Amino acid sequence: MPDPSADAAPELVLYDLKCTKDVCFSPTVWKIRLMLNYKRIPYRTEWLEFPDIKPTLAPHVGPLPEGATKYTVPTIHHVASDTWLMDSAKIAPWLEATYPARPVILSAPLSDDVTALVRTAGGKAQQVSLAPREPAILSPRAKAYFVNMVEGLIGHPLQQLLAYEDGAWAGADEGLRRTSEMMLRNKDEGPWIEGAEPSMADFFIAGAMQCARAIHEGTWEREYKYEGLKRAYDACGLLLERGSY
Ligand SMILES: N[C@@H](CCC(=O)N[C@@H](CS)C(=O)NCC(=O)O)C(=O)O
Repeated sequence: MPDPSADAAPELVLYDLKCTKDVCFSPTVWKIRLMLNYKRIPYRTEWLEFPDIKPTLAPHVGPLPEGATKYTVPTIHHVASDTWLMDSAKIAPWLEATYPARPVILSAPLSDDVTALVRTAGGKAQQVSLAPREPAILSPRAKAYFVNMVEGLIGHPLQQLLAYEDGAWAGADEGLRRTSEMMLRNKDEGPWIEGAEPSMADFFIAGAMQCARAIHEGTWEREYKYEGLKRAYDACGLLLERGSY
């Protein structure tokens, strides 16, 4: 279902990570993409392979800010003002301030707690499942970059992670149950974690789940069985359909 506004002079360019499936598979990019889709902001996508992120973005974004270790997507370019923003933590408030219609809650006590808890409870299990499978959807040069980077961090071959997969999900279960229950607290007020309006926590969780689905459906299934996670994913519904352009 191509969106004509994606081709007509868009206001924004979203820099996203390229894979061989030509869909968004980065949780942080999905978070921003869902915000753009929810707010109906016209944009087009520029796809970058891992090794092309730095050379493409550095001339526009400038030197890395204090504390940042690398150039990353999502990055956005607002064409009219020639504004470049890298990092979802900077992009989201800028989008909210620039496009206040169809508001998105950036921060609220419940959403912030849910985000922190889901990261702590499920983040490791998701990585154990997805990191060894991600190379299968990367081009040879992106695969070499990614495997080298992750194996440098974990200190052993990526595929060995799969041996820990079931244990990681068993260990995540209690925390994910608790997160799921918290996410249902406002269920009588509307489909989102905060009730009637979406927050970045809804987009973060649904985006992470869509990323899992792009890489490995079985991992998404492990997540979708938790009622709260399922609700956040289903609340995003049609917004998740725009992931490839
Ligand atoms: N703090 C960043 C993190 C984004 C991030 O880690 N992006 C990954 C893709 S999921 C990336 O661009 N990695 C580039 C690399 O590893 O060289 C944000 O929230 O925007």
